[in-house]
Amino acid sequence: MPDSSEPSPAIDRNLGMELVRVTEAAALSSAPYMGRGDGKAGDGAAVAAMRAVLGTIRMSGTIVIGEGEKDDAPMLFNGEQVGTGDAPELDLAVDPVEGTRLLALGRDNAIAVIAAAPGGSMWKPGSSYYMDKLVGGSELKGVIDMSLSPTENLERAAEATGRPVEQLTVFVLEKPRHRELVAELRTAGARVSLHTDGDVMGAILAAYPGTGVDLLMGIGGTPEGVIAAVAVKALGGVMQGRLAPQLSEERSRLRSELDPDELRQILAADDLVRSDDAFFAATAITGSPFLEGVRYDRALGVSTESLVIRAGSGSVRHVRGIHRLDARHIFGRDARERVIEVVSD
Ligand code: VTB
Repeated sequence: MPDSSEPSPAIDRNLGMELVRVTEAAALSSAPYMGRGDGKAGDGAAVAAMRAVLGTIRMSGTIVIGEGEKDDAPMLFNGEQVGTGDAPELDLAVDPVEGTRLLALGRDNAIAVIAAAPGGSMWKPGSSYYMDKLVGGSELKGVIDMSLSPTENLERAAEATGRPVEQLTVFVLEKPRHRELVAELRTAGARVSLHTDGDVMGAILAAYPGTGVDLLMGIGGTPEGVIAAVAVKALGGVMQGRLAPQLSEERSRLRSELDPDELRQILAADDLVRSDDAFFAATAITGSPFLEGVRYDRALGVSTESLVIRAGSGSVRHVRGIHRLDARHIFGRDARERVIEVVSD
């Protein structure tokens, strides 16, 4: 499935600084839906906001990962053209609400996220919904490997970081499919941090120094895997992925599209994004110890916290935004009215 076309030439500006407006808009538009039990409504508002702001950015963007298909959620469509139509040509991977359930239940770690890379450089998930992932920080480069067992990876990580396995924390999605993995990690002595959703944030936490998370292991969405690969790569961390179909229809479609070797192939971050000229922006919708979620203040307005990462330069920025409540250009009409309603409650 990797795309064989040549990526387009280098991008001369930090597009992340523009793309963060897209994720801010998605976060601002979906935040009023926090804890209201309706993740899809929040997702719909985020999709509309993303689409509107994407249209204002000087680029010829193609959505290669629109997300939503697996969960039957509102989405930006694969192949959809966005931007002003000027250079540069970009592949875009978006997840307007990564963690709709987290948003619906008001739990930590729901983010609006976008990744961009030169046209033709992003790996396309095709019929693959699920991917097994292994992520760690820069000190684990060349140390951890998916072909090894979780226990072996923990032992290697312990040696490389100079900390016993008991002091390593592994982010794992809390899913029945991870029963064995979690049991193995516990037997090995690692600290396991279980989260119902949101393994893009899990990958960032594992790759970013000092977050208290050392590794991400386990099966999550394939689109989320490609998005995470941009962030991990830009943060200098290590990421590997391998297709791990969970649905029978997914399994049979993949079997007809790929040969067994391709199905088993371990993909590195560089395979998932075949360019160093990549950009990543994420805005917290709900809070987390790492990024502050959207907050409303009568005097200040609405605040956001985002992460902007550029792979080419390795720059990482935490961007704090203060937005006026009446900023029509940011909110979809309904979402804007809901924001005002929420603030004046
Ligand atoms: C995965 C994960 C995402 O949903 O897609 C998961 O990558 C879905 O897993 O971060 P299930 O289908 O087993 O529920 C998220 O957690 C949130 O979209």
